[in-house]
Amino acid sequence: MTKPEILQLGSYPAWDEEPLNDAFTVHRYFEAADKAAFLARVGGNVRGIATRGDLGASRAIIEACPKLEIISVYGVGYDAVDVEACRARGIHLTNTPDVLTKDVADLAVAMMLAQARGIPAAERWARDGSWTAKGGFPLTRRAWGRRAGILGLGRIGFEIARRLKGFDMPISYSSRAPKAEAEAEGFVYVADPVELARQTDVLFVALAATAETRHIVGREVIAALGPEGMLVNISRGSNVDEEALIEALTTGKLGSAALDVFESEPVFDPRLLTLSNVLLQPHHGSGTVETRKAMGQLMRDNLTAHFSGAPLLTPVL
Ligand code: 8YV
Repeated sequence: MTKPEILQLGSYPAWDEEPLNDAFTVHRYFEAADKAAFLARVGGNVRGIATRGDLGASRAIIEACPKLEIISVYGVGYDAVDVEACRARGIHLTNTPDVLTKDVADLAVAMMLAQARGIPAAERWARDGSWTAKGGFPLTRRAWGRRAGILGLGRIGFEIARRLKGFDMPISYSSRAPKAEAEAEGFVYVADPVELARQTDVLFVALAATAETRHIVGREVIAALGPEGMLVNISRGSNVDEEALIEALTTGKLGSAALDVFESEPVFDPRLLTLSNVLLQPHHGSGTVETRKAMGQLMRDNLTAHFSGAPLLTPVL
């Protein structure tokens, strides 16, 4: 039986490459020196695209594959995929929800703790001899008991909130509508993100990125969070107005931030490097061996299901 031909837009861990190549005829777009020429040569035969959340699939690539049937994203976020182009052609789209939820929530909470307790700076203090030379590390701020706000109570937001209960943090959230399962946990619904920020000390951004959520954390939300407030973003850089964020962090209008994602990645605004009240992470919320293996498996299983006529496991479209 001939294997379906797929276009691979980016690299995967070694453990994913072999099973992908076993099941499909894989065209490695990301390795082509002349990408346009490569697409012109193989695009006509491509029936599936294997991509990653950070790479998505542009309209140009989709259009270069007239027989395209499915795009399988390694990642829960599919904001980098041209969804309209898929919809117009009836192309299926799948992602990898659920398998990464708890790891992303873990990192969000770890970032809050690291930022509040100054863990990176304190580690340097212990290593570089400051402890001996200067004495104890400067006092930090408590994390437990502070008021948490979750902007976007989807799967990841919900897991963050569940974890924060263990830190005795009162939890409020904003989403399109109140959620019964949140009320059952005692989480308080606050419709307006600015009001949510006003009522909280630590604001977690856990929204899927869309045109509507772009810069939802703007000047007003940041000002409402205030000089003692902390912003934690593990969603997408586009949800936060980074210019407003940098200005507020520089002038002390916002206390601190912990960022796993940026408006431009991996080359982000260098001013962030000069700020001591920012904790920076290289977009690795889902970056554990266990979760990445599960993401790779689900990404392939969706392709396999499609080409064998079985229902998609985690369809978006
Ligand atoms: C990345 C993510 O996709 O799932 C998401 O939406 O942001 C991450 O898991 C991952 O880095 C693979 O590109």
